[in-house]
Amino acid sequence: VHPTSARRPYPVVVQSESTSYSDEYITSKFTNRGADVVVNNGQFVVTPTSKPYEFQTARKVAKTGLMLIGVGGNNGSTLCATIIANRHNISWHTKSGIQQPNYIGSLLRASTVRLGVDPSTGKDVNIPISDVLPMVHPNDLVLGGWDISGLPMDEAMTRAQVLDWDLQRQVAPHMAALGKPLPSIYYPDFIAANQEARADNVIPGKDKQVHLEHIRADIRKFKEDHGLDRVVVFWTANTERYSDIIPGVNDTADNVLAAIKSSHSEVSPSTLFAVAAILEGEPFVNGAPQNTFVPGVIELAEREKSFIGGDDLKSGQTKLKSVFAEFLVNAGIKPLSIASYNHLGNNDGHNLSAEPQFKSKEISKSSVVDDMVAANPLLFKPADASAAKGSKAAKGEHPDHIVVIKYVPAVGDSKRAIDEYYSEIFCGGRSTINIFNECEDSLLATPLILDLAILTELLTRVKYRDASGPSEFAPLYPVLSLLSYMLKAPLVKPGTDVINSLNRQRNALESFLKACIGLEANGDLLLETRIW
Ligand code: NAI
Ligand code: DG6
Repeated sequence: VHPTSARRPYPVVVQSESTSYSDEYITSKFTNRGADVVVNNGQFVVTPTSKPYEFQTARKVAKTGLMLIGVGGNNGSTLCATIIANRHNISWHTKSGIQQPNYIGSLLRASTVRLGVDPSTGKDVNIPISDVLPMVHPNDLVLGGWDISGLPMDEAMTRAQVLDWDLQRQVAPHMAALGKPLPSIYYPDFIAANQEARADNVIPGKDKQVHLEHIRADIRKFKEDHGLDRVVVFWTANTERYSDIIPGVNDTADNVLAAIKSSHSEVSPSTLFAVAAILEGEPFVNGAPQNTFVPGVIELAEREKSFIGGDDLKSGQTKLKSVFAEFLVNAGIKPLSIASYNHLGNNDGHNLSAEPQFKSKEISKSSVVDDMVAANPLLFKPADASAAKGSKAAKGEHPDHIVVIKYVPAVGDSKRAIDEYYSEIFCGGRSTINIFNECEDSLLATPLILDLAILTELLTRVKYRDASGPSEFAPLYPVLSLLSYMLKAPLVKPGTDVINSLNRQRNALESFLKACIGLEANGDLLLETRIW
């Protein structure tokens, strides 16, 4: 069995007055620095701000279960099979040689953070992000979940057609041991009609309260059966259509709970799963684009102090867009249009070939450049509050942005995406940049699911307190916006800005992890290299 680094001693020790260690906790002092800006007669009046906080991170990594909704799908089966391959160090033959299992594509397991400088050489010291704080190793996750398709997990992996045959052959007995997914909630109205033939493993009846109780009992049983401290519940099932937001139905926590009791038609399966997890005090992450987190669910999470995160895995085309669009705008180049096209042939593509499900994906893929555009009024005219409602001027200037997805069964899981960035450059010039991108969708998505689950577990162990006075340590705010790096349409604390820039998202995460061990956020000033 492959050793897991979760069992290694904690590899970083910070020697500072700001950081202290006990058997139970790492405690750090942190000053949150910012600036208040007031515009006064066209002048920006800036007042630097600073506020002291303390972070306290429980050192004991929870024994964590990952319950996937849609476990029998391409992402679900690929995740289980690749964890098994890593756990048992199974290598396999491909046409180009022997392939070892790994976690490439995982921010936590395959990327590093700059810790500081070795004084003897003056060179940077970089360590794996997963070494900054104690985190679950993916090999240690206990796997389970639900699917409306009752195919046993080994056969689900075969159906997905993602992994090499020689790997499938070797992990098949381990996958078979995972058995059949738990029966799930199926309301045909929420996913494409073309999925109906798959739905042979469904919880009977139409009573949504009974369905909620059923899922809650599943979570409790999984936790008990495996002796778990924590279960992350993760939606990687088919994309649902958007739920209508109806006052009195899903706008408040109490209304959502009442709507479930009365089996209201606008309560989606994903919302029921989210509510079940919240009521069980277990975190819920939405890896698909639909609006699972209707306002009432967010309020419920706040009330129950239960963690939620979402929406929609940012795996390929959109991830690149969240870098490329920012690069253009920050370089002072003005994107006039972004045209994004992709085709794929897996079951996700089949489901998305129906208009209402495509719509959900279109929304999450489209919002990704908004904040970068809004941050540069030199290139894009800001929204004009005095302009006619609904007019272009009232909305503010924005590049034309279209998203097209087509289902082409022959290419299976190997998605092909083309993006055209058409921009205005110096003195009326034009630049056209085309990007073509091809890869197995589920092999991009799986490491993101792992990162989301592992970070979520970590964030449940971090507490903070306002150190400007006497106050108790409290959990973080329930909407885990620190997960944004892996998500296309990040859910954030209501009333706060959504950050889509991948670089800013990574910087926030890295800075937060460093703050938890008493280190300053990333500074690329490197003053010592600029002065005598
Ligand atoms: P998939 O179609 O292979 O798997 C989805 C699974 O969910 C299927 O096995 C299906 O039977 C099951 N399912 C549907 N409704 C269910 C319900 N109510 N309860 C339990 N199971 C249910 O799709 P894939 O490729 O695994 O993607 C999963 C989700 O992740 C999709 O919503 C997709 O849009 C999203 N996503 C995928 C990305 C990728 O790169 N693969 C990236 C971003 C998001
Ligand atoms: C078609 O776009 C299928 C989708 O599920 C995507 O593969 C998925 O949302 C990933 O999107 P992106 O834009 O990050 O590659």
